[in-house]
Amino acid sequence: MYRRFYEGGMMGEGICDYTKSIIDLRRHMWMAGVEVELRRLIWQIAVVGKYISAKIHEANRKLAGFKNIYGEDQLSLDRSTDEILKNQLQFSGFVREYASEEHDTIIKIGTGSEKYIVTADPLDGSSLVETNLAIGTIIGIHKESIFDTGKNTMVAALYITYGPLITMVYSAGKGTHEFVLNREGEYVLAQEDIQLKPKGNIFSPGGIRRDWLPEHARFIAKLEEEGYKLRYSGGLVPDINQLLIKKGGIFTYPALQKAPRGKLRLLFELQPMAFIMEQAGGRATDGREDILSLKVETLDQLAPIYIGSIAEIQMAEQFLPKKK
Ligand code: FDP
Repeated sequence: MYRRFYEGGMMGEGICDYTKSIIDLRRHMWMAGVEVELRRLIWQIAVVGKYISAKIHEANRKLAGFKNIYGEDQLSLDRSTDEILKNQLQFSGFVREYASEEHDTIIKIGTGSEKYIVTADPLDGSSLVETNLAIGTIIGIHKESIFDTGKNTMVAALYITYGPLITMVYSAGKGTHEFVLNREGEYVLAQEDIQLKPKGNIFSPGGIRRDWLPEHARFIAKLEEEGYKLRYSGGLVPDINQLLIKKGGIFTYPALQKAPRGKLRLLFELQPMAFIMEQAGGRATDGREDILSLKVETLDQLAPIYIGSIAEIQMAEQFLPKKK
């Protein structure tokens, strides 16, 4: 939708290099009519992604035998990426509260009069770092108190994937869009207004089969019977990103025998992913209720999740017990 504006020659006239045809993140958000403070905040977080990526590289050098030259104790990668994010947001001028997976309480930053509250999983899938698989940062942006439903409080969400490429997917409630960090350090538009197909052909099932509840096991057996391909990396960000880029399928981390609320965190992981997925024409449910209709009561609240294209979510709902 926005690309046409540029291709029509209305912008970049007279510029004869390739920058004429690229749309960077800031331009895109401006063209999409994202409110000015929100788009500055999203852009600042995307920039933090570059620092986090640098930190990951530094940690990998350590794994490869490099030592901190001063012999200091190094913070864990989760902690140091959290510090980077918190410090940057502190001076953004747009954030009054910061809630991160790395802290037990909400941290007040700024003066208190700023518009937004940010939730963060600064480095999701950090246990995968040493394997060199993709990992990510997950962000939710809220206007009101986070202790409510996502539907009532969220205005935007984004995630950054640190893989062979660094990509960023955001939604500010006007579609879901993918950007790639180019060699010049700009996030350039890769896919605009991503829309899932009604039905996909991949499935990513979390948890161990012996811990699944019988109804969930029957649902997964049905997917296998129908020829769905197994695609599970163990990192939420690349696994969700895969559904979006392949335009369909399902990711699930279900209720388990000994963990009826599953493993994943509602505030830090599930709400942002649900926001992005719904904007891409998909759905996210805990099996009974939409993820964005669940009220957040505590920062560490967990919920089961079924997220992806419409047909697979409906199929899951047929197997799972209805809400009483
Ligand atoms: P991790 O434990 O590596 O941090 O949020 C936690 C998470 O990874 C998600 O990224 C991932 O989807 C899930 O846990 C994987 O859990 P399993 O190891 O149980 O498959």
